[in-house]
Amino acid sequence: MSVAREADVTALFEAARTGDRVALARLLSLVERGGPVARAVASLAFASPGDAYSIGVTGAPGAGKSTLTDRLVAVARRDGFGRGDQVGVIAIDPSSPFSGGAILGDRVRMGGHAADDGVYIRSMAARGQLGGLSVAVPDALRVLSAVGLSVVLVETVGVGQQEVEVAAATDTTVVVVNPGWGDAVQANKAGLLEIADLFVINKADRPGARDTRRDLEQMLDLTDMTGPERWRPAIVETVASTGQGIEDAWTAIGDHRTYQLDRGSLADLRRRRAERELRRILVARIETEVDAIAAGEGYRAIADAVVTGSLDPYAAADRLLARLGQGHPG
Ligand SMILES: Nc1nc2c(ncn2[C@@H]2O[C@H](COP(=O)(O)OP(=O)(O)OP(=O)(O)O)[C@@H](O)[C@H]2O)c(=O)[nH]1
Ligand SMILES: [Mg+2]
Repeated sequence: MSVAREADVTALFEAARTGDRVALARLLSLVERGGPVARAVASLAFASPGDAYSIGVTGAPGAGKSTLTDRLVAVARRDGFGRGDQVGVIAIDPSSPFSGGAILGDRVRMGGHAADDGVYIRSMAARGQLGGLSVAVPDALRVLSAVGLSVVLVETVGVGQQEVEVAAATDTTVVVVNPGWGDAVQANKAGLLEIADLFVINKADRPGARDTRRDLEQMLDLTDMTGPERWRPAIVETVASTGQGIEDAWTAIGDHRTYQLDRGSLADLRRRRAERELRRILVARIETEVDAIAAGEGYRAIADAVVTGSLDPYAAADRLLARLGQGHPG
């Protein structure tokens, strides 16, 4: 990266810290795009970490995540852990790299805050740069924290491994389910039970909320509670479309936060997360190197030797791995 670009990034940070939302948007676009400039942004954000508390909101498509998030933003703005906080929202669209539709949809649903300077809403595409979401979202979170936001909500649809991972990479993870037969079971199958710090049964205006609560309680009873964090997730019922139960949901989030702060487990969680992040970055980089090796000289001959049976794949891999680190990608 040129010196000029580095100066640009520093200037963007300074502007974003004074509340310049256009500068903040540019920083996040750079993060999303990946590459050397994204790394410069990430490293500046890392140098001044800020103090944002992050909340993941995940669940099946249409569960009411955006509506709930919108309501939580309003409470966070008013009560934000007692600080009258600036609040950020990152909404992840798992389907499209350009996410035009989703952005519009979420803008409409979260439109109530359009005039509020203390709220920053941003959509991010799920696909794109190397390492994808699981690399881009932590960087984006750090940027929002570094420029002074103190609560950041991350909405992801809990459909794939990566989305679930991203939701779990927050300080408190809220899993949204709906009333009705089997919804809790589906959430369990998607791996959402494991990551939940709080269950919200949204659309509690519909029949079946009590059954869903019972299902969740039963599944929690079967969960091993002997891990390092023996927090039993609370279950809260909401009607996000009217605002009913939102205060309870916010209180439950605050309870989980307090629990972690009191036990020092928030620091542990963040340390473990940092280490996982390092691993993900390592894996992503090595994958790039492997791609380069596969595109490079001599690969074809070795691969053909495996195909024709004159070389076993382990020996072939040994030979190819010897080339690791010889190029210098990304
Ligand atoms: N009856 C009822 N409808 C609700 C409630 N909360 C949200 N909805 C409606 O459910 C639909 C989906 O809400 P969203 O907030 O967009 O759900 P989402 O989980 O963000 O959806 P995706 O991001 O597309 O996965 C909308 O039509 C909402 O108005 C609720 O508590 N009760
Ligand atoms: Mg949504």
